[in-house]
Amino acid sequence: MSDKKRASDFVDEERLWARQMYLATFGETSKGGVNRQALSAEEIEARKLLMDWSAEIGLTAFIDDIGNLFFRRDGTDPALAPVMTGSHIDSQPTGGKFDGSYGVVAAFEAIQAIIDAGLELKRPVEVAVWLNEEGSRFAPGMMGSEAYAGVRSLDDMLPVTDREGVSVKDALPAALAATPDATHREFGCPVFAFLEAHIEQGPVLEAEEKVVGVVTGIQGVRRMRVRVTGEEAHAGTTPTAERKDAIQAASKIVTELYEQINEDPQTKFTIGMMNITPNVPSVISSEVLFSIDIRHENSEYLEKMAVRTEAICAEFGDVCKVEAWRIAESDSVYFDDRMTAAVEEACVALKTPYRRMFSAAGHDARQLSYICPTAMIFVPCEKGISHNEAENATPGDLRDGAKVLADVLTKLGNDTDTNTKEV
Ligand code: HGY
Ligand code: MN
Ligand code: MN
Repeated sequence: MSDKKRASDFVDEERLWARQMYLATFGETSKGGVNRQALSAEEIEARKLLMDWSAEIGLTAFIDDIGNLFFRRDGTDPALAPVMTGSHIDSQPTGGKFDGSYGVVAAFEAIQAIIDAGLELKRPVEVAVWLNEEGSRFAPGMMGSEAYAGVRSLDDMLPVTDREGVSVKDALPAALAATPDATHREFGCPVFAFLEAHIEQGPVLEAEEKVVGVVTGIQGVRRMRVRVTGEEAHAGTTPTAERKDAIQAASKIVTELYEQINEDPQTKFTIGMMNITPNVPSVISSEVLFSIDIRHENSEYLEKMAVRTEAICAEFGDVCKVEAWRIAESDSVYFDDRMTAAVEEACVALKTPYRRMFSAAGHDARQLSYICPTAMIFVPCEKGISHNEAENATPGDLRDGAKVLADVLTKLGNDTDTNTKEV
């Protein structure tokens, strides 16, 4: 082995795991998960913790207008665009300790290992913490990375409200004010390449006893809302023939959707949210509002399923009015071959068992792939469980993912090839 120090040799499993477990206390739930939704008090406290970690390691903090945080270690050539790595710290309401947060903790660990190895890189390296990836409170998610990549405007995001009617515009100032030592910077600062470490959120790596997934892309998604409008009336007196029962109509639509849209087992069709009005036993429902989340790797087929969804909503409303609209749509993306090759090479050099794989879950890396060469590093999670408080991972797997990350960041940090897509 060359006597050249590798950053991966300085990745510290205990330090990484300790940070991971401490971050998990911010919004921790009684069932061992986290509820740390975007712009919540818990997330704002966690943002301050990241500022402490950044100061400990000697990084410089930046923040943009949507509240994305960036923690930078300068390179020897300030003219070069940074290599970025990171993920999100917001969670689902019944989320797990690792979804998103691992990518942020691994990013800090990888940069600290590069520093501990005494490696000076030509490029700056930055930890990126993207705001509101999950979209559980303010939908649709991916707000931070989409604002950064210019996919969606801040003006479109600010009016979005949560279930209590609080808007992003209302909630954002507290988050922006919580990290006064972070220097403001504009959206879309140049980035040379982006890497995101994340738990797989599926069962493949564990089943195949692989430690790292070299992620080659992310499947497409269509996110929709459907509103079924009926008429409130007395449950005991209203003649059946005169009823406009929103639950009855919505039930027909939902049954039809689950039958027709799931024709191809590769399709992932989910109705995760359903609000009923007035939602009381003795009143015929006047409104059912529900979410639709459809995913598939084949973008043409995915679009066909979205169109068919809209047709089913129009056809099965019966006497109720039905409106169906899209709130987010992305086709499948495929990561840059040079980036996936760099991840693969690092796995080989470290003798880390790996496999190439496609991501069924959405990630901020999708948006970054629109503006720079991008790849992801998956590590296993227990039984593939995620978006669930039982989500779990092992210190060793998190360490091995961070080792691969540290060595790929080192390689990219010294890559002065400037004819890649730079923002
Ligand atoms: O929905 C997703 O795939 C991501 O975990 N928010
Ligand atoms: Mn995630
Ligand atoms: Mn998630």
